[in-house]
Amino acid sequence: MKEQLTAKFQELFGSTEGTRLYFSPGRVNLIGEHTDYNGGHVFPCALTLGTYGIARKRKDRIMHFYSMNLDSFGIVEASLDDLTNKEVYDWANYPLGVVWAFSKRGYLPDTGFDMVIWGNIPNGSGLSSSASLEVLTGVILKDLFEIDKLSRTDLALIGQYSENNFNGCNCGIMDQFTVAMGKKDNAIFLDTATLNFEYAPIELDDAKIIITNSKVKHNLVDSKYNERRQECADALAALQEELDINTLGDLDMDIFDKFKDVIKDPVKTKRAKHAVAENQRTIEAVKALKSGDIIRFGKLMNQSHVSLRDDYEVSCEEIDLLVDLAWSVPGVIGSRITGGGFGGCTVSIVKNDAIDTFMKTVGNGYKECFGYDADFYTVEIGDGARKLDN
Ligand code: GAF
Repeated sequence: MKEQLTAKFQELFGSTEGTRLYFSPGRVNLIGEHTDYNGGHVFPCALTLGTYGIARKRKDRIMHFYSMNLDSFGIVEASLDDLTNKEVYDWANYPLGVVWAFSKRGYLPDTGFDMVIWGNIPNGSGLSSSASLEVLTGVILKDLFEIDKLSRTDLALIGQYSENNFNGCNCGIMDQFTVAMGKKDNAIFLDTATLNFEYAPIELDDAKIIITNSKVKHNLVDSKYNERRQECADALAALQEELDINTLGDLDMDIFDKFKDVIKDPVKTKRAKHAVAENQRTIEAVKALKSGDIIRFGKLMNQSHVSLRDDYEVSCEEIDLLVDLAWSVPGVIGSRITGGGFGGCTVSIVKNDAIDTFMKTVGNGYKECFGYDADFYTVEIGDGARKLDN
């Protein structure tokens, strides 16, 4: 990809002298969904799919953004003197939002820059194409403008801040953190209340992790994502009348069951129940994995799906069918919706000798019902965002 990016940069900006290359992954979450803005645990990993970028500083205050995935937009031009979200910028509001977030931290770049990107994360699939682009931009700015003080965690927080405050999705920290901190062949067990984390090796000798893309595009800004977040905040506020807690992640199911009636609203009670139960499941799942009990891990993935479908209500009929079909295949250890929901992908752990049957059963059943193909990706867990050798 480096060659194509470099050739495009040359074509657009006349030379490639002084350019640098970068890569930032997407992510898949194995378990721990909608827990990250509830002070709970998550267990995602970075992918080898991601976003590539080539960039170079300019001498003036202009920024140029170009996406090789969206050639029809042409070059998007913005100025360091007007860091505002504009509809015409479209996708470029993501990198621009990161420049804005850098400026809020006191790191407004002293010159503009040219940046060309290309990515292979299917768009709107729940595999964090936006976090990938945000952290990519952060890595580029840190490197081009030699902002050594910013750590990888800072880049994740800056990405989240820009998404929350510049692009209107009130997301948690999971995606940007995973993209910034990913480690080859490891998932990240992250406590989102403290940002303490540990890497957990994913060593599945006789199984693979497979992502299935429903191709139902989700857009978290327009979806009910922010509404779910508010429902959890309301439930927490009600519980705080009785309990000395900071987040729903501070609760276990026994305490939740004892106090849940103070929430009053049955819908908000269901949302909070999911957040509490999912956090407990995630902790248990990582324990199971560490002790080599992948079967238990898979069962917890399945329970996670049921909870996201029935209590959190972020699934849809396409995703439910993918999961139901997966569950019907012997050799599927676990399968669930992954990411924000309202479309997107499922993640399944499938025994090697069942992969063919899995793809046929899920693929054919899905096409029969909805008239188009689902896509399958075998997960390779990769490293976090970084500069590449030119
Ligand atoms: C999206 C958000 F960006 C994450 O912060 C997280 O809440 C996830 O949905 C659900 O677990 O990817």
